[in-house]
Formats: sequence, C-alpha cells, structure tokens
Amino acid sequence: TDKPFVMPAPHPKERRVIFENISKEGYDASIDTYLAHGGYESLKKAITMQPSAIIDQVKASNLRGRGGAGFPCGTKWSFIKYDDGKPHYIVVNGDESEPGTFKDRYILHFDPHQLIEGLVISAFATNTRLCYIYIRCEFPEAARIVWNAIKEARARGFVGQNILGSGFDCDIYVHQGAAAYICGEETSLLESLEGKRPYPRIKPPYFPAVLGLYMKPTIVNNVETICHVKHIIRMGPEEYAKMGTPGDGGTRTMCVSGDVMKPGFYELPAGAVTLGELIFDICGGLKPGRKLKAVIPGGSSAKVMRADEVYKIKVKGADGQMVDKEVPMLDVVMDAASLASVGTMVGSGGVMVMDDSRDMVWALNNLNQFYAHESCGQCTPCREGSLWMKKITTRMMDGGGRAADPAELKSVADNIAGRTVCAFGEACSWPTQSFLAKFPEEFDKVATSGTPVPVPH
Ligand code: L3W
Repeated sequence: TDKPFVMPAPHPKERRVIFENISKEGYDASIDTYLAHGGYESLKKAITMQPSAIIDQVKASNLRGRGGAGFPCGTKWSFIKYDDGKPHYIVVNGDESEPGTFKDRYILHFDPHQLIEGLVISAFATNTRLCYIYIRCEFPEAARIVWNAIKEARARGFVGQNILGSGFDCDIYVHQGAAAYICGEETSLLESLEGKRPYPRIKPPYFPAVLGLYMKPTIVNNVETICHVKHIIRMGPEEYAKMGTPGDGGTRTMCVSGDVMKPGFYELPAGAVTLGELIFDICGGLKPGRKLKAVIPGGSSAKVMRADEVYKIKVKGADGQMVDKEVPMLDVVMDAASLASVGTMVGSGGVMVMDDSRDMVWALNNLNQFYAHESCGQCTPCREGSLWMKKITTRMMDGGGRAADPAELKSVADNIAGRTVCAFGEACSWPTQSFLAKFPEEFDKVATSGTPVPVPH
C-alpha cells in the first residue's frame, strides 16, 4: 500500500463515480486533497435537508446493496423509526472477503473521506449517533488510514459534536476483525462487534434494522453502498438512478479476475454491458489461443455459468411486452435482475473468468477448501458438509476418485442449502451444485480416471 496506486485510464464504457477521484493523478487519502476535490459538499447540503427527504432520495435512486444480497438501500433505512427513543447504529461492513471481490479495500486505502462523508449523511438521515466501520484484520493499513481520516474529519467539524453547527452529533469508530470470513455475514459481524464468538443470529426475527447491535435498531451496509450516498445527494436521485437500470440504480464496480488479459476492477453503469463486452472489450479478452469455458459472475458464492450454454433472458418484444429469448452466455447483461433471471447473481461484483485450461474439479476444490476452512461451525450441515465436500474433491484431485463421488457431492450439498442459520450454507453448496450441474462430464471423468488432476501454477 505504500506504492503509489495508479488506476488505468477508463474504458469508454466505464463511468467512474466512486473511483472518479482515486483515478486522478496525485489524489491521496488526506482531508485537504478531499476538500480540494469537492469533499464534504454533499454533507453540507444534506445537513440542511429533512432526514426523511434524504431517505426518500436514496429510495428514488434505486441504490441496491453492493455487498452481495442487493437489498434496496432506502428500504432498509426506512425500517429505522427516526424518533423511537432508542439508540441507533450504523455498521459499515468492510470485511471484504468474498473470493473474487477486491473493491472496498481500494476505497478504504485511497478515499476514506468518501466513506466518512457518506456515513455521516446516512447517520443524519436515520438519527444515528454512533457508527462503526468493521474492517477485516487482513487490512491493517486500511484500518490505520481510516482512523486517521476520522481524526482529520473530527478536527474539521465533519464528525463528532455539533457537526457543521447543525446540533447533530455523530461519532465513528473503526473495529478490526480477527480473520474470519463469516464476520462479513451481518449478524455474525454484530456478534463480533459485541465481543462474542461470531455465530450468526437467526433472522427473522433478528433483522438488524429491528434488533441489531446491542439489540438496538442497526443498519449494516457495505463500504461501497455507503459511498454511493454522497453522490445521490450531489447528483440528485433521478440523475443517479438514470445511470443504471430501473431496478438497479447507479454504477456497479465489477472486480474481474482469472483468465483475462486485463484483470482489475471496473466501475460501470449497472446493466450497461453484457458479460461478453466486459470480458472481451473491457478486459482485453482471453489469453492467446484460449477458449472461454466458464464464468462465476458475482463472487464465489454465485452459481457458475457455462460458456457454451444457452441462457433464457427477458427482452422487450415488438409489442413492448417482455418475452423470453434464448441467448449465448456472453449476451447476458451484467445487472442484478438479468443475472438473477438466469439463475445466478451479480452478488458482490466478483467476476471470475475461466478458460479451457481450467479443470473444473480443481476449480471447485479450490472453493471447497475455502468454505470448509471458513465455516463457523455453528450449524452441523454446514460444518460437516463443507468438510465432506472438500474431502471428496481433494480425494478426486489426488486420483482417488470413485464413480459415486459426483452423486455423493450433490447429496451433501443438497443437504446443506436451506438448513443453516445463515446464507453461508447456500454460499458453500451453490458452487458444488452448479459445477456438477454445468460440467457433469468432467466430474464423471475425474471420478473414474484414477489419475491425479494436475495443479496449475
Ligand atoms: C429488515 C426485513 N431487513 C432483508 C436486510 C438484511 C440484510 C439485507 C439482505 O447476505 C449475501 C449472499 C452473498 N426486514 C429484511 C431486512 N433485510 N429482509 O436486507 O438480506 P439477505 O438475508 O437477503 O442476505 P444477507 O444474509 O445479508 C447474503 C453474500 O451475502 N455473501 C458474501 C458477501 C461478501 C462480501 C464481500 O466480501 N464484500 O460482501 C455470502 O453469503 O452474495 O447473497 O441487511 O438485514 N424483512
């Protein structure tokens, strides 16, 4: 992080809002730089507005959560009753750990004041006096930078007592995690903040917006989600919403990794590109001589897509009605509704691209290792099942496959999903279920070949 970070020039299809300033030469994390780039102007505007009008604007912007589930942000905020006489909390989820997702760390490192400004506006709108930014322990430098930024913002009257003379008080603390993926699950994160073992809570009834931190109404939002708030206030909700699709406003940051020439993160209007445009126009295509095999479009928990398969999407017909159309995988649009309609999700924006050099058993085993290691252990199906799935794919990788392995894997995965307290159960079983469904021939071959799968270097 001490090395200067230079973002490549934007592709014509990109629209940088969150990463606009970070892209500029000489931009750094200091408050003076932030102020010189129009920083805290949205807060000055917001603090003169009615809090309910801010929530209305966030609703009208069609901003969806950028952490994975894509819940409408304004709706989540409206669960908080402004004058209920209880303390409210906002917790920023900076536990970015989803394999394939690497956007929030750049915001934390290089534009912490953008997050702080969005957070204070969010706090003002929801009558929240205390906010936490939960940062994964593997980002110690980010925690230091954000703490320093809070100190700077407090010294200039943007955080703390009587913010900008408005009478509104709001403090922000940074809390560092202890290296557990499960702490990105919102209720587990709250348990961790309370100093307990981070076992997820059952929801409902414990939706954080009703019973969250210390059993008080709490908003949990991803880092990028909170950053968007200041731009909604700056641009106005209509202009912001217009950048995206009717159900998915604004821009989305896509983190592209794997077998493309130009991996990295790209900020694009939601729904502006197809998967094909993202991979071939923006990311420079595949490595020479290679063919596309598969894509995981939204972080490792999203279901894998097969490149030579046809997907059914909804398009506007000649009479204006929505009709089904079959398209190749590369024509599927990168927005929440389109990816959901083909049975996967945009999730946290982690697009993992695999070419024909990738063995699917190897790829799944890689994910299974991760999930088996990260299961918190609270629910038996997940704790035991994730371990069994890892053991089976590892044995297959080592040449010890058995003909019954694919069916066994499917049975274990089917017995986890839907039987756990939190979404980790689905997250760890969807890869196995979708890899088996999309590439059955590869699993059958490895299960019966008796030879090890070579590990790529
Ligand atoms: C009040 C109701 N609140 C829903 C709230 C809820 C939460 C949000 C979404 O995330 C995703 C998964 C992976 N009253 C409410 C309500 N809410 N109904 O809306 O809730 P939900 O339950 O749909 O999903 P979730 O459990 O919060 C699951 C992703 O998270 N994931 C990994 C993410 C990793 C990162 C990262 O590294 N940056 O984000 C793992 O599962 O995509 O879809 O706030 O309280 N009636």
